Amino acid sequence: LAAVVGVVGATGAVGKEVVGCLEQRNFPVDKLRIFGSARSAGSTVSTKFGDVTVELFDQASAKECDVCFLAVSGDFALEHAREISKDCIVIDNSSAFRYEDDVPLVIPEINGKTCKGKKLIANPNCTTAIGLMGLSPLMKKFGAKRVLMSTYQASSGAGQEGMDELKAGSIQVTSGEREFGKSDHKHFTSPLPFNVIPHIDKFQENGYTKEEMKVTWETRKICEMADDFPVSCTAVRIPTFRAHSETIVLETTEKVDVKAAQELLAKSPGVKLVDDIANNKYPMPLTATGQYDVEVGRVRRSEAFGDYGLEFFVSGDQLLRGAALNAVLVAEECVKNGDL
Ligand code: 2RA
Repeated sequence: LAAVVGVVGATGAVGKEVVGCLEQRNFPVDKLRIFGSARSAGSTVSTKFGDVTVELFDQASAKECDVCFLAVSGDFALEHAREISKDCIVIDNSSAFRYEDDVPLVIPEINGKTCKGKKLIANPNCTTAIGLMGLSPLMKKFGAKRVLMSTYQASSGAGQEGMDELKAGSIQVTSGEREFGKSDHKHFTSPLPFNVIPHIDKFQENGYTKEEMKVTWETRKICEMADDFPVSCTAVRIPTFRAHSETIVLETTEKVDVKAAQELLAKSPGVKLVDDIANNKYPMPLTATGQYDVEVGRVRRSEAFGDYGLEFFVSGDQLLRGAALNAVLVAEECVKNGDL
């Protein structure tokens, strides 16, 4: 097989990583086509598959691909994804279709089988994708009664602009150009340098943000839990660049065994167990950045739930496992199952 692969939004932070993952993973690309807005159309992107001239997006051209990655807004996906998916497999990174019954929401290592025969496939939100790499194996082994999560999310969640704002703002305050805490901010609700902001995406009627509710809704769907399975999250933006971290508390139905949990995580695909507290080894954004595997560590019996609870910490690259890598793994799943 060699496929015609389309990437829509390849000049954004996620789109660039999609091209990078296709290159590094030797995805069987016959021809790479990159689609963009009028602003980027005509520019050239150098790739392992040759120099690619960015084409102005239109549905008919996207439909000529065998598989098309959408690294664009939910509104764009809503307008175009279903139509393109009549002729081509579409892997959408936005939240537009994640909760539609006929659209699988896929983390290949967990529910890759749900891709089979589907033309429109949704990529989960980064926070869910990173957290479930550690959580899902433990839920399967020890059973799950409830899940509590707190996040520490990098600026990359707001795209390249978010990372640029953090960098520029840090320089403004450390150079003395601006008073501490007074750096420019547009992509975050407050200055991010030397701050944490407990607000990502829009507030909902229940007082949670949409980012937090995505964790609830997506965990239930991907892990095939009941519609009222208790999962809650507090999502917090912190001044790091591109890896999200999460504290996860799992109340189990079975008695836990920390050693068995660690052994299971060590052999779970897509996970790197980093849990050597005697040597100060634990998951961190700096070590998780640029890595395919999600780091999981600080695994311990919960003081809150006793023998029926585990607490742990994860760090994963937001642009890779949280977006581009997951999407390319979905495409690989389509190759494996014969759909591509
Ligand atoms: C964020 N979850 O971190 C978003 C990005 N998908 O803002």
